Amino acid sequence: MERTLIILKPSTLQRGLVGQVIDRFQRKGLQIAGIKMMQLDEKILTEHYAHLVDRPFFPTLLKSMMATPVITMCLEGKDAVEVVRAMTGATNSRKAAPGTIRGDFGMSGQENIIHASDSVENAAIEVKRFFSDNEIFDYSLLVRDATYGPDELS
Ligand code: IDP
Ligand code: MG
Repeated sequence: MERTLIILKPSTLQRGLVGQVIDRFQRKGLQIAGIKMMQLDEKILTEHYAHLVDRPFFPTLLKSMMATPVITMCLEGKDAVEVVRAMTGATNSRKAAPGTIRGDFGMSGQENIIHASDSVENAAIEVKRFFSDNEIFDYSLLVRDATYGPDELS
């Protein structure tokens, strides 16, 4: 099954939305392969947001992502990267569709609740960036056969 990397951003902890966001992923049928709390620093964020280092908002983004610890998650499921990106919604929360996490919980472009990997290739890199091998768990939920049809379990 495919895996993807989620970060619950500092503003999500500040606003008390952690439980509601995680609840959405579980209700959807995504399996938690890894979850932990960590304090991000400039080094890991500069790597993670390398595509944004030259943007004028980068210093503000860094500060925002280091304001408190974050919660990182590795979620697993069929087409997990695409499914989670669809659940996340557009980058700017004000433009994100109602029903998406950003659309339902946010009003900001920067403080947009979660990070979610944007491709299968980046997901693999990002899971490795934030988790060591022994923090990712291989197990099978009992509801697996009720969550998927047999042809979707390969
Ligand atoms: P994504 O999180 O939807 O994949 P990216 O373009 O990868 O969007 O940007 C990473 C993060 O940088 C966003 O989630 C948001 O927090 C922040 N960001 C992106 N564009 C802006 C902007 O124009 N102003 C302020 N922050 C931004
Ligand atoms: Mg991105």
